[in-house]
Amino acid sequence: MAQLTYKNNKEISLVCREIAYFLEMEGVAFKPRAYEKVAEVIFDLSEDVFDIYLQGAQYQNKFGTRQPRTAKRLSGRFSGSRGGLKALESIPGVGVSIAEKVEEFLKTGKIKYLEDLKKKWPVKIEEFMAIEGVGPKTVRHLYEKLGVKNLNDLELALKKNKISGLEGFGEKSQEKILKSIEFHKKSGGRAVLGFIMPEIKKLEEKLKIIKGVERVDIAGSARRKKETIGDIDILIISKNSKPVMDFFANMPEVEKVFAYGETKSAVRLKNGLDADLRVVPPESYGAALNYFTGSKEHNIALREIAGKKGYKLNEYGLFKGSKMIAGKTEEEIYEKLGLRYIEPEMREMQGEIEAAKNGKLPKLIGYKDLMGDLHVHSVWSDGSNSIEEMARAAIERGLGYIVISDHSKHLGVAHGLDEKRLKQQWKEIDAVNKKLEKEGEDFKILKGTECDILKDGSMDFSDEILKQFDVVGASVHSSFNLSEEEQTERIKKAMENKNVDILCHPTGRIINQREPYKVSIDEIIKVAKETGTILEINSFPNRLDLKDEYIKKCVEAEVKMSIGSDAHLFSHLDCAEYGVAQARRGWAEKKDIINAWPIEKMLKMLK
Ligand code: DGT
Ligand code: CA
Ligand code: CA
Ligand code: ZN
Repeated sequence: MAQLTYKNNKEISLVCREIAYFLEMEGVAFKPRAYEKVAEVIFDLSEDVFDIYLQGAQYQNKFGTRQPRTAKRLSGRFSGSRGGLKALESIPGVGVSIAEKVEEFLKTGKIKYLEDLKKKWPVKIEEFMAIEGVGPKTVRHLYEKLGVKNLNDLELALKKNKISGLEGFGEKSQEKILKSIEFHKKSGGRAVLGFIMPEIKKLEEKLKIIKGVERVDIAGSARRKKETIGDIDILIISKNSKPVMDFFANMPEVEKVFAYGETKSAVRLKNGLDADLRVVPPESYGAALNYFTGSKEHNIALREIAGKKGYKLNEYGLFKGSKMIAGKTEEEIYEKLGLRYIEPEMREMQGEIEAAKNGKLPKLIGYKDLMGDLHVHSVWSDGSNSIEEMARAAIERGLGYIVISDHSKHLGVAHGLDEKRLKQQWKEIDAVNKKLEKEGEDFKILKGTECDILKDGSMDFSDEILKQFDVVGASVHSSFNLSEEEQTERIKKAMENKNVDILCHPTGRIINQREPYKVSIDEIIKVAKETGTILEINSFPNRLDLKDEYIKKCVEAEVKMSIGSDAHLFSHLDCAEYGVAQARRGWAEKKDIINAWPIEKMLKMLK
């Protein structure tokens, strides 16, 4: 057989959907639905279409029947047809014409029929597919009447009010389309993990209580705790998948069902995010969890290791010949591959495989390891709770200390403190500390500041004031547009100040909103090392600043970090979880994070 390019089912499904989309634009009868149907079937297929073409595995989508069939196929005793076009035609809905196109796709990586359609209709349908309320017919209409080719064009036309004249576009639908476009532009369709997590957890709880459901896990990038996620991947153990799928597809949160199958469904939620659900039998659960956690690159590496050992690893298990040798848990899969267990946050192909092989994996900081919070605001600047309320909320969460780090006077918008109010605030901190001590709480409120770094690198408070704080944080909140050299110099100067303990949110980015300011992170890390300045991992979900990659650099350079929640409300203290997640993604251990230490040791680490 000729050389083939591997294409996974998702990719094959997508080209079928694209053909369906163009044909529908052209107003062709029946055919679009046929391609659409095939796209759905292939998406839901348990076998790789690639394998079917190559070896002739037959389509079968019965729950729980895959593992033995896969095994048979592997051992060469599979008695089905011998692959090729005929095997493709055994897939429901696939006739000879679609089979030929799939074959062409596997052989050449392209389909001429689709390429011709793309030439004829030079519109970016992949952009439009993601937008609610804009279907193929509309796209054609917009293209022919207004020359709209992509989302940018459409947005411009909407804003210039060009669409109003066209039939079928009410004010409400225009507004909806615009909102949908804005979300996609801002985020590339990706949601900030910490903002969407509460919804994911609710969903998880709902699914857990369905009858027959034994276990629910959130997999994919959400399990790896990536800062943003493209969609939600949910994995369920249940012996009876149908009621689970029915429940899932009919939840009120669902806007649209893309694919509905017995073991695999995909929906668009009303919040704009997509969710994939897979129901898996218990014996394959670890393998499925491992596969759907990713990352894709990590999976590929694992599969290669399996291959070298003469095994085969897929989402159903680890196989030696026809025998499944692991699959129930992730741990046993890693073990059989000769690797230590790798935490999900590390599965990004950043050297974790090598480290797991050599027993050199770090012992990551745990989600319960923080003993204090070094970045907390109160009503004294722009927070919503009093010092006492923040302290009590911290106690409830098991912390032993917090730093009240309200803004300094330069930050007028945040009601920053001047020297006079600062003295009053310290009195209040002393009073609350005394009160808590009397109640027998083993808890300490430390006096801190999030002091502005001014444009020239000097601090918003004099050294005389700064040295009276227990903990001094320094932040850039203005002049974001300096050149890299100027910005780096400015921050260096602040770090060289003997009273500055922590550089807060070192790069200033706001995920999906604001790029980081231009700054040399390597230089910052070098100066942090020289001056003994702590670099913050700000935990607010759309900051996560330092980010994972930079945290790893700090760990390697032995620069210490702190995890701050940046809470402006008592419940924000829980955001520290995302800071820990980010620290874990950067391979940080307890020794790297100063507020994972007892208060005395932490304070000694400061300048
Ligand atoms: P996302 O959704 O863009 O934030 O990122 P992920 O990692 O959640 O990716 P997603 O949802 O496309 O797929 C979930 C996991 O499924 C992914 O992490 C690994 C696995 N996976 C998906 N497609 C492939 C593939 O083509 N090959 C391999 N080896 N694994 C895949
Ligand atoms: Ca995902
Ligand atoms: Ca997914
Ligand atoms: Zn700040």
